[in-house]
Amino acid sequence: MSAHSRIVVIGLGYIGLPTAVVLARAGCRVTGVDLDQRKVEAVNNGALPFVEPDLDHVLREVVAAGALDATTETPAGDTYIVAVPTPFLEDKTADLSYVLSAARAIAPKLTGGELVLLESTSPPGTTQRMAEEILATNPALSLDGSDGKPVIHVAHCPERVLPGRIMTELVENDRIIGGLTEEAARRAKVLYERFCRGELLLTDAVTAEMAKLTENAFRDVNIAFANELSLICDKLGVDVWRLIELSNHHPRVNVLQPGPGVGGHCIAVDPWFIVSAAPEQATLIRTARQVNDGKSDYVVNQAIEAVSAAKTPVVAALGLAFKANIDDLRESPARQIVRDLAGKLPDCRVLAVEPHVEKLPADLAGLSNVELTDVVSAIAAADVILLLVDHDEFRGVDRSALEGKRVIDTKGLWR
Ligand code: SAJ
Repeated sequence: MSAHSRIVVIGLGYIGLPTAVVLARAGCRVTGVDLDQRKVEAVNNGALPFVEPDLDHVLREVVAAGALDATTETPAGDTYIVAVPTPFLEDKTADLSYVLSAARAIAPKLTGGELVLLESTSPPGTTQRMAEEILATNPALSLDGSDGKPVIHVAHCPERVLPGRIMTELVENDRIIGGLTEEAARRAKVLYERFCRGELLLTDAVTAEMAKLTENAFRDVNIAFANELSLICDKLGVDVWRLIELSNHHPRVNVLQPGPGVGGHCIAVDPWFIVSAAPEQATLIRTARQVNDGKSDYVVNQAIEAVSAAKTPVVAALGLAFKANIDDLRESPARQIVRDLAGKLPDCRVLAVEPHVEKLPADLAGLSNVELTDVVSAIAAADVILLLVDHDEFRGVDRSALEGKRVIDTKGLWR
């Protein structure tokens, strides 16, 4: 019997479920826990509750083999992996309520010797905070045994996989493991060695928390640079795409691509966790967030200005997803631009086109002047064409259909 024969994964989302599946495939006995009864039933039936390539057949296999099951109640185990959401609140600080409630659910099950891992992207200090919540709920335990109490081992191992490539990146990517103690990090490494072929890099918990946030903040700052250039170029009448193409011929320059803003539940969120941890120091990181969010407002104003001459304006908004060729509309700048535009111009019809969804999300469906349609009819009916996402479906649009219309191409797809 292996040292990690009973693993409990808390949170069966985009990270928890693939991790549970991969561990089960590696020979571990895994139980997944989620508050959502429908998700639990889906997993127990071997059915994938969301879209992710290559995950469905492995899930079916491990459930059929009895290696993975799911429940709504946290069971006893010798290893716990916490992979719950850490969204941000109105004031841009992290909502740790899911992490802390997982800690309170785990605590009564612990008797000493267990490993508790936090995988959720978290502000610095969260792993320590989670451990304190466990110890407050179950004071019989300790983190270092100095008081003679049984020891639990707590570490942070942030996920870094790209949605759409999770099954590959979960196995191939290098991973950072930050222990509250060296022993915790060492034990966590033994677990990840079960399925991870990438390098396993050990450090302390706060450095591991900051490493994950740094990766996404780095990307955000670099995209902000590109977005700021796009504003400068609009003012100067320069083609920003050509400018970037030319500059990137320099051997040490790699400017990223501008767009309608930055979306997704990671890059648009994580930098704020650094800002709230060190508000006075994180001036560049904060400004980058503001530049990227400001780019979406700029696009809304461009569209308002473009329709100002029309009596009964019609705008075709191409794309609602947060990036190309996916169906994920969370934290999407395109969706926000459509919502803001329709809200500010109640007399304007906004024809939204999103080939990856069958119906509008609730916030847009509630607006009487927004409808979901196909790309050809949207372009035919519109005065202004607002390209918001560089989906492959939009690449091949018949250019002659755009003639005589005002085109705002935020991704440089049709240049
Ligand atoms: N974007 C641009 N210009 C670019 C590149 C991206 O405007 O040149 C925009 C995209 O359109 C999108 C946003 O940025 O709106 C984010 O897209 P992305 O593909 O860069 O990243 P995500 O959010 O899908 O995944 C990121 C990844 N992090 C890094 O690349 C540093 C992934 O590895 C992380 O695991 C993931 O965040 C996460 O979960 O944190």
